[in-house]
Amino acid sequence: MISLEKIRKRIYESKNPLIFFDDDPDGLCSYLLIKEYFKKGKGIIVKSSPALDEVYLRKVNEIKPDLIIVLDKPIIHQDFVDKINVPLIWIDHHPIRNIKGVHYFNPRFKDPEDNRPTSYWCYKLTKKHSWIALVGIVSDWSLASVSEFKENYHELLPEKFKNPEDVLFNSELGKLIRIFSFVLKGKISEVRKAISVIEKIENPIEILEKTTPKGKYLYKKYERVEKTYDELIKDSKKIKGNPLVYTYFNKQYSFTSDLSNELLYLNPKKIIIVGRYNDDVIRLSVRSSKIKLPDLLNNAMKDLDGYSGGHDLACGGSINKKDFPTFISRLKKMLK
Ligand SMILES: [Mn+2]
Repeated sequence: MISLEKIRKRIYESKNPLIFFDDDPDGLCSYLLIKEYFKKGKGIIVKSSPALDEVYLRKVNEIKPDLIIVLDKPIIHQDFVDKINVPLIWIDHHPIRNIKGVHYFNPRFKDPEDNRPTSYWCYKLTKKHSWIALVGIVSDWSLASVSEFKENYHELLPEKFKNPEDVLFNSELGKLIRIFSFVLKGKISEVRKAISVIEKIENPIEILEKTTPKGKYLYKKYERVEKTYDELIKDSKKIKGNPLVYTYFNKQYSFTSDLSNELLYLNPKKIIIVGRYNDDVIRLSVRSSKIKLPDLLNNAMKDLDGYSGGHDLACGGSINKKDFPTFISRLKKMLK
């Protein structure tokens, strides 16, 4: 595993780094921390797939970087790595993958249970712009280092909190995290615009209190997306049962992760399954506060046309529409 010191040195020495990052607040904040600290790098958001794959070689050929940095993506295809001829640094906290030819930083090499978010490690690298670190870390349901930031950002945090949910759903920081999440949704051209605006924000108050045109712009985009989200969450609150299963159709936005998180907060004792129809498949986000998900989901998907993967208590996946009822009825039996 490459050390943070070596990563720092390599980025210092690079003239033109290309940074690929995941399309959630942890990925975005990891990118922002590096970009703002080293004052260089071209950032590319990797949307809608957990993998960095050959499609993105086009960007490498176009930008011709001397270093590639990949942040918070759970998968990089070996073919991608084999076809580039510059060093690649991968900072991530998802389960370790066997991949050759990359400089890999992952806390799980030292401790398999350590999955502190990518933005936490990027903050260790830069030690600057702690509010951005705070957004990224808590967005991934972690409180790593949060007590360190308490003094500077007490107006963003609740007076008392024991777990990430207390912050996510009851504080200004929670709202800021939701803004970061929602401005990454929708058309790629709009998302790129929002990212370039976020890069110029200096203070979270600009967004939360709309004190600058940039802050206002982001807040407006957030409100547009929030409208759709509010309709869906209202609808989903009517659902009963365990597992709690909510499916929806929306062409514009994917909310499976945000909806499943909020439904888990409201129903901590249940397994939450949120699905979004996408042609013949349903894209899934599954959440649980105790029962470990990866094996449970794999068993329920056995011989069906689908896949799942992720963390113990938060998984993603996809399943063919026609197999969805079987998958759910198996889960119901398993949870009895
Ligand atoms: Mn992450």
